[in-house]
Amino acid sequence: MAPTNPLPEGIGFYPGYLDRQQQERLVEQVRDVVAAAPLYVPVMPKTGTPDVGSHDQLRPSRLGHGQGPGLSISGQPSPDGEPWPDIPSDISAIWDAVAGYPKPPEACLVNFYGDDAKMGLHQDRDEQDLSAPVVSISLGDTCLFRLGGLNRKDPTRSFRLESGDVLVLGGESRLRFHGVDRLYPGSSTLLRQGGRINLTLRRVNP
Ligand code: MD3
Ligand code: FE
Repeated sequence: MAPTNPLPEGIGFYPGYLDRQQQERLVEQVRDVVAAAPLYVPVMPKTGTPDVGSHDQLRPSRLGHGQGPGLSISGQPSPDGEPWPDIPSDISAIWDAVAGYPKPPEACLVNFYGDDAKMGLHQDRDEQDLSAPVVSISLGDTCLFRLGGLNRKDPTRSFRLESGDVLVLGGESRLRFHGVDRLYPGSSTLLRQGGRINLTLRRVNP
């Protein structure tokens, strides 16, 4: 029987794609690479105010892939002119398996969520190559994810993203509004300090 509420075209949802051992490996690799390249908090261009989505519980960090000094997802240089660290191969392998796209990922945005963090409804349109999908990997506590349409006011639907889930956003869904309404603290034992890590893999160049 077909699902009563199928996900829209362009969305691939793989619940439980990563087993516990794979999740632990990814967390370890993300921690290593983030330790080597201290967290980069983007700032607003005019004011220099940290741009962390207007709350302090969401800490973004960026990894690149063979991009030299330079490219983050929106093409800005890294703050110190150093190249972004490489994306660990276990992470890019997930893209290779699910993205259905012939070129490798060029950027991996790492978002750390604290218990009270959320991410407002937004569109991801900074990347130059909007024909490439975004691949999202959830680790740690479950969150309530909200997916809308191409206009901010379009109706939305909500579902939970759990540790080990992988979501592919491509095709006509690439520009849908989306956000994270809340976390469910204590829902996962993966991260000893709690919270949630979300990795989003992207192309920057066509
Ligand atoms: C739908 N991250 O990094 S992941 C982001 O959980 C972002 O941290 C959220 O939104 C998070 O930009 C949501 C799922 C996701 C990621 C990218 C998308 C959904 C998307 C791009 C287009 C449409
Ligand atoms: Fe987004």
